[in-house]
Amino acid sequence: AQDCLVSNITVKQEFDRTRYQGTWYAVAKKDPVGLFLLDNVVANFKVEEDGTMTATAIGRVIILNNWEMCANMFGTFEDTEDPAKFKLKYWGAASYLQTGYDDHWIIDTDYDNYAIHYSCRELDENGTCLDGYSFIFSRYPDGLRPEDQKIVTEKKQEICFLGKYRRVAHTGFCDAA
Ligand code: AZE
Repeated sequence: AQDCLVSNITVKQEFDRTRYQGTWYAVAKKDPVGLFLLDNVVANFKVEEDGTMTATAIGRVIILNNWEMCANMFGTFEDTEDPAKFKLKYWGAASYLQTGYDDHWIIDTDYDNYAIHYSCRELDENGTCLDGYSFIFSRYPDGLRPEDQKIVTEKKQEICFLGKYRRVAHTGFCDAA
């Protein structure tokens, strides 16, 4: 939506959670206010026997007094009337990690290469997003294919986060976990 109204943002049509399963590497992210996953972010999506989508995620974080660690996170996705819009309930393997309940929208994906995720945590009075975050995911840890980059740039603009992303490094920091 060029007007940046969250209510006008379009999401993936007929989102297929079965095809979305498996490993996704974060290649770029737009941060929210506060603590967040820093880098080495890898998510793994699954459809449970009852049809519920769940995910695990790992990423480097710095908590408390500059304590650097890999956060092991879990999430369950609550369905809404739109198949690409979920409520993500998430928590950490350890109690000192973050818990939360965020919107989780799949803006676009081709299931085999790229995915664009969006979450607005706080709406501004004018209907735009005051605080939110977004991940660009790839099926490959080394990044997006050139042919997907154009689509991703267009979508970043549509969700009004263009220019606010940072590359997510994969250094192997969380690989042993
Ligand atoms: C997400 C998708 C896969 C499941 C989960 C995700 C989000 C995780 C966080 C974690 C934050 C942790 C912090 C710890 C100190 C969107 C990657 C759970 C937002 C800040």
